[in-house]
Amino acid sequence: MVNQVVEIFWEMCCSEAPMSQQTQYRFSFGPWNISEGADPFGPEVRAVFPHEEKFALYRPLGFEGVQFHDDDVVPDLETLSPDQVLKKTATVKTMLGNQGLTPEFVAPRLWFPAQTVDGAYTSNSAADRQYALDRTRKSIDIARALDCKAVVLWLAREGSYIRESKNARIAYQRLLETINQMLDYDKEIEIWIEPKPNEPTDQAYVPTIGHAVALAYASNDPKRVKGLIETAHALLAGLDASDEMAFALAHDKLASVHLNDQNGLKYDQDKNFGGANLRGAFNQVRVLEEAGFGGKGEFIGLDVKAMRTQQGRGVTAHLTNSRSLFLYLVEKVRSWDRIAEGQMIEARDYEALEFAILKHLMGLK
Ligand code: GLO
Ligand code: MG
Repeated sequence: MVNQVVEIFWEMCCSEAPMSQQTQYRFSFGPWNISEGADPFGPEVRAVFPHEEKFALYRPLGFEGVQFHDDDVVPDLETLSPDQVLKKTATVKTMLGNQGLTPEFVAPRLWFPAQTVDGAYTSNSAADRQYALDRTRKSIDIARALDCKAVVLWLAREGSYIRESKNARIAYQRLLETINQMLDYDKEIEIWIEPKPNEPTDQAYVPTIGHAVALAYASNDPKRVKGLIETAHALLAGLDASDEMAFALAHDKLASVHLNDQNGLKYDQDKNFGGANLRGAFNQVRVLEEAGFGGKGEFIGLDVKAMRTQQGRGVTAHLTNSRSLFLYLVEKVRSWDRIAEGQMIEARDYEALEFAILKHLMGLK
């Protein structure tokens, strides 16, 4: 009887998962992840490391996807003509080709310009909202010129410091309107929303993947609106990152991830993947692996920051260590005893299940 139930459980939960096809994971990060170490309370701890030198590091480090802000591709893009923007983009495209790199996405950097101090698409100023839309269209042009299929919206400053300063209902309508304008501007580009509940604003609109997925379904072309989930952002919202990923996967709306870690509810830490909660990291890998994420070319993105104490030039250990940890955890997921798991679930013996997971993670029998 127990075996029969285990078999049924296996059929239901695991047989569809492409465990045997063994996804070959591809990894990505953005040039901002090799940083100077700036924070608001002290000097930069590492020397500037030019983008061109960063791109040369990707392949040797085991990464083939590059995530861009629009001005990572075209610095000073505000001062350039559309032709100059396209010319510069073409040189970056050639460089990527030469290095064997794929551009994963381009994100409009809508948090440094003066016009976006109080929000971009949700600013109270019509002129500033127009600036944000124009800049977003430029980002789409850059993405298309790179042969890149997606634009990421990290809605950094869309929110409020005091509730009374904005009309939140109108703000959500404006966000939807912007998404529709983007879908209309380019008939192929995908929009990947990266939710975050706070920082730099106090209360952000679109704090979770649930909000992002709702916007996707409400948009004029739901298939082209998806999400990018960052571990730390889910944790800052008080949610479990693997459940957030599972929610998006259940709606076929997980386009990419920003794996990292976060030690409790404080500023956005971007710690190494698994550095604060190894079991949480295991569960994220388990959810991704069981859903076959990566099988359609999706990247495993790492949004990790080197520790402030780390010296050197071109510090990259945080990236390679996070990548290695992901791959070790893939092995842990693949070697996890599913039959025993099924039996413990069938017997509702979750005490045994938890202890078995902990021993498995520690390499104990
Ligand atoms: C900050 C975000 C940021 C974005 C990046 C891409 O909290 O995680 O790093 O991921 O700008 O849009
Ligand atoms: Mg991120």
